[in-house]
Formats: sequence, C-alpha cells, structure tokens
Amino acid sequence: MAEAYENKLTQSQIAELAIHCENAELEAYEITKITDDFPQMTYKDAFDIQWEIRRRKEERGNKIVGMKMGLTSWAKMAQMGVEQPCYGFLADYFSVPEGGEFKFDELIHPKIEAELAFVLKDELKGPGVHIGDVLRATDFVMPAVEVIDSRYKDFKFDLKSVIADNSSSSRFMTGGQMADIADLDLKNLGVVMEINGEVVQTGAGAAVLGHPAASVAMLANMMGERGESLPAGTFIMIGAITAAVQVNKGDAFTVRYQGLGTLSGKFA
Ligand code: 0L1
Ligand code: MG
Repeated sequence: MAEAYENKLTQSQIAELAIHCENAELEAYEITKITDDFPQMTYKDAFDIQWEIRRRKEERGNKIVGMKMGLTSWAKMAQMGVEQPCYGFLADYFSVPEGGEFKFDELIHPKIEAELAFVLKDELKGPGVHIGDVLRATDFVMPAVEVIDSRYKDFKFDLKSVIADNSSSSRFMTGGQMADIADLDLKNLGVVMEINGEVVQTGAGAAVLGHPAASVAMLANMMGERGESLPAGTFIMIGAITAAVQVNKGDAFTVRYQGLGTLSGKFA
C-alpha cells in the first residue's frame, strides 16, 4: 500500500457505506463495487468501513469470534486481480457447527475454501511480528472451512472494495482435530476437498504465503498499523490452501486434512 494512510472520504460517507455493505450481507443481495462511485477511496477509508461494520454488529449484540486472512496465495491474488492479502473479522453467527448445514438462501453466491485456523495463547502485536513470534504464541492449530460470499456482483471487485466488504467473510466451520504446532509440518500439510463425493481441489499449507504462520504474522502487522493487536485466545483463519469452489444448494462437502481429521457439511 504505497498511498498515505489517510482518509479521502468523510466520516458520514464511511458510515453510509458501512450500512450499504452490511445491508447487502444481511439481506443477501448484490451491489456494485463501491470504488465505482467513490474512486477517491483510500485503504484507510476501506478499513474504516470494515471496522464500522464490526462496530455496528457489536452494538447489536453480536460477538466477534475471530479474524480471517484473505487472498493469501499468489494464485488467488492473480485469480481475483488484486495485489496483496486482506483481512476481515468473524462474527458469532458466521459459525456453523461441524457436520452442519449452511443455509444457502441466506447467501448470494457462496464459494468454499479449505483453510487452517491458529488459536493464540499469547498476544501478538505488530509491527515487526515474524513467523517465529507466531509459532511461539500459538496454542494449537485446527482445520477450518471458510464460506466466502462477496457482496459484489459476479465476485468482481478491487482490493479496496473487498476490504470494505469485510473481505467477503460470510460463514465458517471448524472442528476436526486440534494439534500442537510442533507436531505438524505446516508447509507440507496436505488437504483434499470433495464435493458430492468427487475430489475438486487439493493443496498444501505452503500455498498460503509460503508458510501458514506467515499469514498470522501479516495479520498482526496489518492490525498493528491501526494500533490493534491479536489478544491471547484469538481464532485466526489463515486464508485458502485451495482455490475457492462455487457451491450450489444441496451440495455436500468433505475436506480431509493430513493429521487433523475431516470437516463435512452441506448447503441446504
Ligand atoms: O478468504 C478469501 O481469500 C477471500 C477474500 C476476499 C476475496 C474473495 O472474495 O475472493
Ligand atoms: Mg478465505
């Protein structure tokens, strides 16, 4: 992000755009990317919109239950035409229990991604956080599946628009087996995704910024730019190990994680 970390939108424009994006999420309808109407929008404006959506949810009584990194593989960045990763927050109602059903009609055009989640035992605060800090601060790692659902028409956006839209966060599932980080070869950890019994994606942990812990370090450093930290206990999804796969109503999925069990669910 070469541009200055400053606002070009007014506080009332930021508040209005947060309502605009959040309503599209809550009522499951498409909108056009917001930089079409606000081309002057900066990265700071985009994050301010995301943090205002977060504030609105907390004000209504929702709990923030974790964070996610997005666009953490070069393949995914190229696929979506953006130049660097982004982050978003996870609200309580995004979580679907292991083996459960995602309600398709609450979503616009969902896609699923195989991910891993880190749970911290110590706080991480950027700048300057590196992989070693992350490994030392991690309590355990567990499997996760993310359902992304960009509110933008046809999943077409630029990086600023997607950040304002909470990085397409929508639903997630976690479970399987937790493991100590010392017992895992995170770079070579393999995943296999099946939809309706057919293998549709395979991948390994190194797809995420070369090492899954690098994603957590990047999140801590990006949050540090706003003076925010990742407290002990934070649940963090690191970004997709596989490409995102579009799903349809009625689809069933299983994701197998080397040494960490499986996650299965359905879009009903
Ligand atoms: O979780 C992700 O990698 C997605 C981040 C936002 C981009 C997208 O919707 O594909
Ligand atoms: Mg993801």
